[in-house]
Amino acid sequence: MSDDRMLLASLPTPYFSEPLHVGRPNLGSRDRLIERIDGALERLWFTNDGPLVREFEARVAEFAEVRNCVAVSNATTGIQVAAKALGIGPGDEVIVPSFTWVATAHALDWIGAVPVFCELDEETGTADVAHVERLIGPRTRAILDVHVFGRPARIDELSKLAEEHGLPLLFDAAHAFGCTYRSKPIGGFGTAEIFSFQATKFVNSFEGGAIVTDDDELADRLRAMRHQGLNAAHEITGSGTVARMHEISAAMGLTSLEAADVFTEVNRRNYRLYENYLDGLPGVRVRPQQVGEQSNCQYVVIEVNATRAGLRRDELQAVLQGHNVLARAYFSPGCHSCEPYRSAPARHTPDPLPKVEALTERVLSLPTGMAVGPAEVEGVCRIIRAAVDGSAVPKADHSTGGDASCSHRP
Ligand code: T4K
Repeated sequence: MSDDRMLLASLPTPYFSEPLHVGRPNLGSRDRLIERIDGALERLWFTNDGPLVREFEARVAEFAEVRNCVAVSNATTGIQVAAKALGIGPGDEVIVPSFTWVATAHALDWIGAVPVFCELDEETGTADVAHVERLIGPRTRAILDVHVFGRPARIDELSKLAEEHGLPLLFDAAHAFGCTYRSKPIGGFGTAEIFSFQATKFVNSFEGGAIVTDDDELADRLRAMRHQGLNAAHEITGSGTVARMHEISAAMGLTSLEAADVFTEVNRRNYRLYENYLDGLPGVRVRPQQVGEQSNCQYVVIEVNATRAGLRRDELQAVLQGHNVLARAYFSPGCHSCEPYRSAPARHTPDPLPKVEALTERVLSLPTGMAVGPAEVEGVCRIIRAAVDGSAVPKADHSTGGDASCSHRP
């Protein structure tokens, strides 16, 4: 047996007695949450623009420095409502990255629109702007990019392109609440941005999302459309769906938001520990945050270069799983390789996407968040190092200070 396999064999099996998750929800003050839920029960106001939803919207708008926040039941529906409010419907093409969670594409497909997949920019993992430009055609009605893992898209270039072609520009900001671009919070870019507050997200409302925009008229339409087409005066202004956030979700959202700084500090510490412990390991790199910007650090994603590491991402994932570490291959496969898009390449994937293919083979998200402490990060890295080259984890600084690029804005 080789030395590295011996080291792996010498780890206790499983290393962790309980599963270690990537998406364990962050919980703020339980007392505040219960107090808020109790208030809603007292008021007997459970949904339809209740006071907690309004307060949550105000806090999110303030946090993201945007004029309007329209809370919704989840980001997937948020993308649909935003697209519909911009007049996007059956047969309309929307250019989207393939390297994203499939919800981005499905949200469009579900309203009859046609996601057309673009190549990724290797540095950011977001849309390759030159390819987006090549894909713009007579049926293109919008561009929808994603701030993948909280790294901002190429916002300036995309905004210029969208303006030149008279196209609305949406951002799926499901990962990017609390992140910045050119020191400005994500939320105020493009025509509108959509946050997710699903349970696994940095700030959560059990299930939930929000569409944020500086366009007041669009915000009015969004509010009506999420509420069966009814406006503030209870007049039916047009077609709509039910995409409302309810009071219990808002109670959690507010409580979670109050603790966002703490969550960020913990994510930042974990991110730095992973970087330290995996430093110099051949064929494994932690995907970097955007230098000079602030990030919520809610995803710690490694890339596994099979040739250099001596094992494939899937093999490493299986080793981790054997030790109760439930690492996730976000995002693999790319959307263009998922149904229903895979079966209609001419419609959805006019060009080959070799960079997406390559990255989706390499990425692996590791556990972080409030449920993950320094000992857990060290343990995960011991398993990874043992699996790759049998080396021990280096000593690391357990402090929460340091790297400004991964910090929460003041
Ligand atoms: N756009 C992008 C770019 C997205 O990443 C997402 C969602 C969306 C749009 C859509 O947002 P929403 O419409 O949901 O608001 C998870 C999340 O469920 C999903 O929301 C997220 N992206 C995606 C990246 O990750 P799964 O299927 O991997 O989740 P699941 O349920 O398997 O949970 C992941 C881990 O978290 C598991 O190990 C269990 C743990 N977990 C999960 C939940 C829900 C818990 O410990 N407690 C929990 O309550 O998709």
